[in-house]
Amino acid sequence: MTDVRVAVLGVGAMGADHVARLTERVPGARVSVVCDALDDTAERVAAVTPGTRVVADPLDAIVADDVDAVILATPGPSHAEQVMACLDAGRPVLCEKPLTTEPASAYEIVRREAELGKKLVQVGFMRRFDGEYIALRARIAAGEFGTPLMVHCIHRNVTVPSYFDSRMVVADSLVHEVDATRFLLGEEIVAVTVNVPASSPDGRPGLQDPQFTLFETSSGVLIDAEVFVTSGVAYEVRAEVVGDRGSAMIGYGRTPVPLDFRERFTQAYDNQLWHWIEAVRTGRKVDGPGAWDGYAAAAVSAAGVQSLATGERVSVEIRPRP
Ligand code: ISE
Repeated sequence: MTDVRVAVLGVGAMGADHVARLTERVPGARVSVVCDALDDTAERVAAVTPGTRVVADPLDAIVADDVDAVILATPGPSHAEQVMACLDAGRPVLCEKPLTTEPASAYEIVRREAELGKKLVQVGFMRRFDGEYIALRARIAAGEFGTPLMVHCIHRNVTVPSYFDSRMVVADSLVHEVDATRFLLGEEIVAVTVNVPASSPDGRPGLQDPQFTLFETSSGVLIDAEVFVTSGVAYEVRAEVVGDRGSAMIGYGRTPVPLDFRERFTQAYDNQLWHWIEAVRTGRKVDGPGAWDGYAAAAVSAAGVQSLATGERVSVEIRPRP
């Protein structure tokens, strides 16, 4: 079987990481095309990646003859068009979160993929490939804690780029807690209330941080999620599940203390890519988090953004699964 030729679109921080990982650590794949809104960035990455060429237009890259699969690490607002182009071209796509920035276009992707009858979309919810999350999910499913009643989530970053605003705390950071709890519990989130404590004294204008959110699931599990993206201390991602017969925590006591998500989730990112490339290479079903998970997360994020603006509890609108 030949190597999977991958186009990586958006090779700033996260995309460059995917290029390096594919080149150095993932067997059975190579980067054939890179693309970035900034020409210099694309040229710089191509210069250190053997066998790679630069294509200026992402839509040209998706349909190029030397591309079998696509990784999207472009800004969220361009995902809807680019994922659709991948579906139209029949290219498997690993799309960094968010799948799209609002639920309507995410649902269109779900619908189009269902129409094609083949799973082509995987969303970059890498925590599903992290050993601690996988083990906790298995323990919950085995009934070790009885019926799950509550989940406590913590998500702290040292800092975030200057363009990060209050909405992004929900759509880019909290969204991981949305997917992680859906993964752990296997049920949908039906309502969201975003509460805002006093802002940190060093707070930036336009960035309401921290945020403290309450999710309710379809069976009545309550989940609190603290997201504090400018904590200034460390990258701390933790969870505790509490059931009627026990509880368990993950993410504590990691040494060295990770300072950023690429450090904390290195193994998960590796596993995610190995697994995806293997599925594409062998023609096996792509079975990581898919378009439906991206849609459900977008629906919860939209409710969260609305709750952030109004302070009210907002019900999540989920359309029927095609
Ligand atoms: C970032 O975009 C990520 O995806 C990280 O995993 C997350 O921890 C961080 O808060 C986001 O800004």
